[in-house]
Amino acid sequence: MRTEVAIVGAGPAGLLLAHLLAADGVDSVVVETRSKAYVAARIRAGILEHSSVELLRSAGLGANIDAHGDEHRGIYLQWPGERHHLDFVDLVGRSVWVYGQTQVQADLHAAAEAAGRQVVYEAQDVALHDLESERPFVTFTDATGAEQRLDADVVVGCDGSFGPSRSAVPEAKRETWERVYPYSWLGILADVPPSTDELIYAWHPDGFAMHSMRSATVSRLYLQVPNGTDVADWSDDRIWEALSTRLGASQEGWELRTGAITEKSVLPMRSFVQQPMRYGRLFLAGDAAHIVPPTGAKGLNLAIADVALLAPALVSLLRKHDATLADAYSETALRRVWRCEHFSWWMTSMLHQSGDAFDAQLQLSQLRWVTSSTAGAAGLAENYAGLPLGF
Ligand code: RFL
Ligand code: PHB
Repeated sequence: MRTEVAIVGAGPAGLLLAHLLAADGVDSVVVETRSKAYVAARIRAGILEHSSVELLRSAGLGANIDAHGDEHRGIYLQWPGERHHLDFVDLVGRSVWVYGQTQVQADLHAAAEAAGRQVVYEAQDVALHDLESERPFVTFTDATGAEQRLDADVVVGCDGSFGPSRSAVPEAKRETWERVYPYSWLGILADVPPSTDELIYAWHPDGFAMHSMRSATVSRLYLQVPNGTDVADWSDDRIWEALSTRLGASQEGWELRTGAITEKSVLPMRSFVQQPMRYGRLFLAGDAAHIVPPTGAKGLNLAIADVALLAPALVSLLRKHDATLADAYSETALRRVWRCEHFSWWMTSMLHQSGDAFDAQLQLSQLRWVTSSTAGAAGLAENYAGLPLGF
């Protein structure tokens, strides 16, 4: 097989890149190791930044966001006895949207199918070759067991945190940074209308809790739990009780509605960056290059921002033989990556129980400041609602 851009991974980064390239007439083939059904069912992010929504709209992918998404002006931050609303629109003039990653993924699938774009699912032993040459290629075994070779002008690694692209960069040519947090999230999806109009991020002595949502009838909630927690130890009753306590049930008459839990999982929290995001004819985008803990709602948005930058760079490289944008890609993308790394670490550190009683007092002081000072609140709002693309 031959194409212009070989894309490894059919997550949001890979499928959106294929979509943006096609809009400028650049061909690509996406190679994905999982099945189509598996990729479609993965439950992950829930919040789109202002600039992600603008980009998806300008790419012709906004219709379902406008029809089914829910625009939020801000979030609630709380600790026992106090709940404060931060209004991002008042503070920085930008909102966010509740629109699940599964929905983004479904929109991208539908667009790929409508356009007849090639996505190869269930590819095994995916390997990247000759990345320093002008003729890189990707090999894999397809679902029928046949060996395949995909030749391309450029390879883009959109294969998330466990794919082969990141480590295809020789060790001597890459630098990495990592922070593993001493806690995880237990996440649930429940068939129950949200008990709040906008997301609640709660500091609590028992551990962090968050109330998010997917629709008027589906809630998404999270609890801080120790690393290594087994979901089997958390019955539905235990989960609802902990959520109610940490989210402040009975505080000023507020109660948490409970309902049938349809999904339960434990996710570890990690920060990670690999740079540069380019090696020869290999470019990295999304989780393949960087991971953030979910507290800042940045992972999906960063993946979108990366490909928004990469698509025009590849079009210029392949159509006009102008490498200026491609050469600048890594450095430009990393400015936003590190901003989001810092914000995600900061939100995580401010809200989770870790450390001693002194740390807890520092967290509470920080929370009081961001909820009472306009300058403090605007800093959080600017980062959460997202800096403009190109920052
Ligand atoms: P993905 O979505 O992981 O897609 C990578 C794809 O590559 C495939 N792959 C391979 N393909 C071919 N060959 C191989 N050898 C391969 N190995 C892997 C994988 O099967 C997969 O299909 O990465 P991408 O596209 O970079 O997108 C990144 C986002 O998925 C991720 O950052 C977010 O989900 C993070 N995240 C959140 N981000 C937000 O912006 N807002 C949120 O509210 C938010 N909440 C979350 C999250 C992530 C979570 N989890 C489970 C990690 C909440 C959760 C619970
Ligand atoms: C979610 O809805 O899954 C979600 C929302 C905000 C976050 C993390 C996850 O910070």
